[in-house]
Amino acid sequence: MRNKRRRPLYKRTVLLLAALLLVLPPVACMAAEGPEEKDGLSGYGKLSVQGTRLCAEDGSPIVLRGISSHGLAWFPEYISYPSLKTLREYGANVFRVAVYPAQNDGYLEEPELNRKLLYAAIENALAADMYVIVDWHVLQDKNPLKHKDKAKEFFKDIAERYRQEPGILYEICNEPNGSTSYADIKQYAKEVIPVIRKYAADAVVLVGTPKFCTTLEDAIKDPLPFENIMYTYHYYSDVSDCRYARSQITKALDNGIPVFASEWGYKVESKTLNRDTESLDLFLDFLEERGISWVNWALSNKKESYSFISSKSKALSGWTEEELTPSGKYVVARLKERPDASAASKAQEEGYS
Ligand code: IDC
Repeated sequence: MRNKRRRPLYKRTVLLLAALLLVLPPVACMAAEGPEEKDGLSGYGKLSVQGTRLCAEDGSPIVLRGISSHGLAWFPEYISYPSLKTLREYGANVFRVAVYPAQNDGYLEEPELNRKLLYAAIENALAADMYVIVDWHVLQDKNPLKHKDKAKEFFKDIAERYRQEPGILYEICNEPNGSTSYADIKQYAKEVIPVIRKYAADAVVLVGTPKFCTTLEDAIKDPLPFENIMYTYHYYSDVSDCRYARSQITKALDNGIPVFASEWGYKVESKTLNRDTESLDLFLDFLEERGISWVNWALSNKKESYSFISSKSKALSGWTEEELTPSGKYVVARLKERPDASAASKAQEEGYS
């Protein structure tokens, strides 16, 4: 028998601590991020729509807040894991991926490129513990019926691939416009939603509304016959009317129509900046009071007011305050506030609007 010599106590303690550090998760690091950790995909789990509220897997009402990509194929450099992790650290728990079908380098022209970029964006957002909105970004094509068959092909592919993934929401048409009627949107939704639901049986689906997502009247009168759907409303500080927006949304909620603000934008090059900013403040406060989820437009450094990152910055993650635009700073401040979703549901129960 070999003669075992015991190591001195201090050496045994050091070795034990070293071994523990190797096997234990980095507790200190996770704790440093605080209780907000819970508001990500891993904390909320599978979502559903109950009444007018988006709810976590345990049935509690929640709010998603985040940022949209710019055109996916135009600014793919911002869909990396470090970029999206930075958004998560600012407090975002959702990332919207805008896939333009009909514009340059869009899905119709470059299906493979868009598909691959989309998969990458989805994987990176999920890895950063965020929900992902897959957005079929109708805009210049005006009427979603125009490329309905391509939309069905697109959504089938994503829903089939991610059928088990609780982190994905499907936005079937950004901003129907021009002469697109609610009947057109309804016809489109009735064809596209079943394609998604065949695979992702009860995934949350967001449906665009007429006139660039500013009209909820038709949905109030004639809601779509599907569970787990929400209707989108868009707000831009330079062109939207806050009072009108609030009254549209209030009316929708009062009639049991769930709303998701899947785009809002802040334009600072405006002659009426003070008034626009005040209205935007009011609008966002209103969304928080009513527990409505929101997404800001957009994550890029394009030289335009709505951009999150300054055009002077070439950084792809970890942006400092100076590297953000005024819009970017405003978004981060809003994300950091993170009002408690349960406070909003309480206000709603009490009939506050
Ligand atoms: C804008 C982009 C701009 C791009 C244009 C392409 O910011 O760089 O050239 O699209 O069509 C929306 C749309 C969104 C727009 C945005 C700002 O959903 O695609 O992005 N906007 O104009 N609705 C209202 C404003």
